[in-house]
Amino acid sequence: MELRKIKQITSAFVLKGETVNAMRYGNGHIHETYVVTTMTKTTSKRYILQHINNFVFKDVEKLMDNIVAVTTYLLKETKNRGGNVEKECLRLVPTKDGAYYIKHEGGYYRMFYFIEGATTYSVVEKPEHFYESAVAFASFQKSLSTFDATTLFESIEGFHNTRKRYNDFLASLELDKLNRAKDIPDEIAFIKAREKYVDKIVDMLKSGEIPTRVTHNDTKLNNVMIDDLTEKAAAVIDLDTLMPGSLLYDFGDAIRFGCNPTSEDEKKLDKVVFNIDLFETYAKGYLSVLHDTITDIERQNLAFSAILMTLECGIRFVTDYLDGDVYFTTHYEGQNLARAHTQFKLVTDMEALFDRMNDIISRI
Ligand code: ADP
Ligand code: GN1
Ligand code: MG
Repeated sequence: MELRKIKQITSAFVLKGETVNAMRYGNGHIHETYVVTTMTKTTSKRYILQHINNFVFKDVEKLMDNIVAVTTYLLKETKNRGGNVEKECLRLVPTKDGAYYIKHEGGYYRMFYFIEGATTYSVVEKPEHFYESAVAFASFQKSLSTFDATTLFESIEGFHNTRKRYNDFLASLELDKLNRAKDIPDEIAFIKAREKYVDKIVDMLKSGEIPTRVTHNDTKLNNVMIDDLTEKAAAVIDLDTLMPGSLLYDFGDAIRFGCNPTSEDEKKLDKVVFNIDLFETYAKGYLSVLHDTITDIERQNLAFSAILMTLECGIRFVTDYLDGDVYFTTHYEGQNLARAHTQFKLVTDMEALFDRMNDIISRI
């Protein structure tokens, strides 16, 4: 987006100073994110501007109602315990009309105060960061245990319903819009051979065997900001998929991303080796917070959830490849397929390590 257009957009928000600069920012796969710098005579300040992806989030108004409700709730909670709201809270910038997003030339835009002095990592550089991210997501889950789930809109229907994801894959395969299915027989076979996994968590939620909780649902490491000084987690961000779900989704998705020592689209698959030590690190951090609230059945399924969430993500990448790369941001042809390959390699590794993963959980 041109700076001229960005200035038109940011002028609708209550900012300190004039917008002087804006650059694409971060590694998110969904929104178009910019860091915006403003200047007054004496200081400069940074903000996050997002062009909200309304192909992914079909009802932006209701999505933003969720974000307003949740960020307000978490702000109050942080204040009550004497926390630092500027560092620990994702906060929306109001518009001059008192709203929290604008519509401009058909697109939806929102702004956040920039959380300074903290970093998001796309790969685990230090195990301590991963441990701290586990503590942060688990504490986040705990904070939301008193949030009224019935007020939340389901921003993406069936987001972690792996049966639905599997069926969507079959539908895209059947349609085969771009005639790409012929090139990926191994990937198709890999998914089909694992249909047996896809109902497990959905069924346990349905039967009430495991509780429905308010969960983040997108717990990858780059959705938590790590304080540059203390190296503790500062804030949990990317709250768009906060919905009723299972804590197994949050645990499994974090493992999927963080226990891969390489990038999500690494081509040299021999480098993509599931890091079981980091699995243990994360589980320790997560259970240090939730040990008294997690149920036995949830605990017994932590290791399985990591396999399932990784498989699910791989299925989603293949589905998007078949659909013509319309959902996830891609930077080159075949990126979704490369991402799927890393996920499937991790699934294969975890299947081989499954007993050891379960032993680790039992020991903790
Ligand atoms: P996406 O849904 O596309 O992943 P995110 O909301 O996660 O979008 O934002 C993308 C990236 O922008 C994050 O990974 C993070 O690096 C950065 N970011 C988002 N919000 C903030 C914020 N308030 N302060 C600083 N950086 C942020
Ligand atoms: C997307 O938004 P981002 O980049 O944090 C996706 C997640 C996937 C992830 C894969 C709303 O996360 O579900 O697990 O990519 N978010 C949405 O990296 O679909
Ligand atoms: Mg993100």
